[in-house]
Amino acid sequence: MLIKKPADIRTSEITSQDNYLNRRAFIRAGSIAGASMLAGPAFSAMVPDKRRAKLAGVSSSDFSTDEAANSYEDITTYNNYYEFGTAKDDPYHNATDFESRPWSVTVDGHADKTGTFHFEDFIKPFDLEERIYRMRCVEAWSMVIPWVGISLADVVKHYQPTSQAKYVAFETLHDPVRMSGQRRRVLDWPYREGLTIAEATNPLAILAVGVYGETLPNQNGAPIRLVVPWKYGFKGIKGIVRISFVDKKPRTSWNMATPREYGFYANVNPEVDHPRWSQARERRIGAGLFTPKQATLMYNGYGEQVAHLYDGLDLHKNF
Ligand SMILES: Nc1nc2c(c(=O)[nH]1)N[C@H]1C(S)=C(S)[C@@H](COP(=O)(O)O)O[C@H]1N2
Ligand SMILES: [Mo]
Repeated sequence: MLIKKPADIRTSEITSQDNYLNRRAFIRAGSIAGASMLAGPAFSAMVPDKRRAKLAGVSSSDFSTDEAANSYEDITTYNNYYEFGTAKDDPYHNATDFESRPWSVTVDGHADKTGTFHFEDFIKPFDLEERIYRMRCVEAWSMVIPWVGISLADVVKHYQPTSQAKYVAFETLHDPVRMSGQRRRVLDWPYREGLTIAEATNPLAILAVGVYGETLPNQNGAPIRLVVPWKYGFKGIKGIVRISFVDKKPRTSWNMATPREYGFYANVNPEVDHPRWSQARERRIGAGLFTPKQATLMYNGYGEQVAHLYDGLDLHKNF
């Protein structure tokens, strides 16, 4: 792998996909001057209103994995987004013309600050960070995805939930005209998800607004979606229009559909099998046909950061 020296790196290259892995390797090589130059000062989030537009002012994160990221093609052609169809390549084909602007996000429930915000205003107070995360789907496949996002903990703090807020609930846009998959009742629309307040304020949880240094593709949940890397992929709700601070455990789409198979917590756990298949191993998308499945890690490898959230909880009952 080619590693560039600081002088070789032009600003225009900083978020380019080709140099992505080189840049990460470079940052990890530990050049203090170089790393801080690339990370930059804390910029306020600015997300342009264009498809595949580069994001400016993205800093790097210590939480990123060193594993090789999946290709842009893997990440944008193999998706679950039932609003655009149930086959893995349906979102890639059916979400292309979806218009994700204008977009607004409503924050409501038990919080001192609430309201409905234009997407651009919603993310403005927060810093954009690149987080290269391992992602594990409940269907036993995985990818490594270089997200760009804002800290969910920062968002929660910003809206000042009251002591009555025990959970954060999320909802996807419900618009069967724009989301063709919603014309069929494969799920009880809108798609819903939820986290405990402790989970939502864990530093690993983010709201992603980009991938590979660019705005989020529609099939990955434009303009804003949840990313919780220690949980199965279905917790990562896409196309978010509502965030609610609630006192009771929110109903969540997959748990509503099949409660025996999908719980509220959905923590990645190789020791608790899905009723119909093992969760001990996973297939890394893009690894090639002859690469054996790899072992799934407890909390998807993020136990150091999140295991304490579940102290004393029976993970076989609370799956
Ligand atoms: N609104 C909505 N969000 C969703 C889904 C969905 O069908 N609808 N699928 C989930 C599932 S099962 C997975 S694995 C991830 C996939 O995210 P990705 O396509 O960006 O990899 O999105 C999650 N978020
Ligand atoms: Mo999934």
